[in-house]
Amino acid sequence: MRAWLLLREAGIDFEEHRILLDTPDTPAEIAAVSPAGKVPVLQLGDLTVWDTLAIAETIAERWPEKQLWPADAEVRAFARSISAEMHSGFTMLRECMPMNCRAMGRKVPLPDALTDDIDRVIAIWSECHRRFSGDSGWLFGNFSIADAMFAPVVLRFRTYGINLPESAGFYPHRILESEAVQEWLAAAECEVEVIDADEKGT
Ligand SMILES: N[C@@H](CCC(=O)N[C@@H](CS)C(=O)NCC(=O)O)C(=O)O
Repeated sequence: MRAWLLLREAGIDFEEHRILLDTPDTPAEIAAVSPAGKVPVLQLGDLTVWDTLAIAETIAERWPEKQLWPADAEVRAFARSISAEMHSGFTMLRECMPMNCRAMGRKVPLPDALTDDIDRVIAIWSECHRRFSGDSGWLFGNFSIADAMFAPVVLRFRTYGINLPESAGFYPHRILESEAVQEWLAAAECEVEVIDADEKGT
């Protein structure tokens, strides 16, 4: 979702090639386009870029006029830090609350390590709200790569009914109001495939 959302929200035209996950053909289909054997993959002419953050950096570099990172160097460093933190961490959140945006009202157990991840997300959104968001609702005043990184977390909190304090509650509204996110959710509603491992909660 992250690379897709970044391109769509930035208004950059692209052709989407959907690869179904968790099928017998998945590894070969991904291997045909990605040396890392994972999606997402961006193909820019002859150039192949893989891994979400590398794709995001490449898009930001190719389309500087889209201002996909904050202009101020210190704010940009903060935005990069929380984006990298999201990219490399939050293992409990990933494991216990899999991305399943068609599902709603799911309840999962909340062990301490998962609550720690949720609290850290809340702390990040609250700090952005206090320091950078202004009235925009985006983490840094305009849509940025950081928003693409955190949008799937909003969808996970929505699926598993995670309540947020007022300081962080602004953010799901902004993400869910995005036309691009609405398009993503509408497309998900049309899908029929189910990944058993991602069907968590009751
Ligand atoms: N760090 C990578 C993680 C990529 C990743 O885990 N992709 C999963 C889908 S979300 C994948 O390709 N799964 C297919 C497979 O492992 O067969 C990124 O964000 O680009």
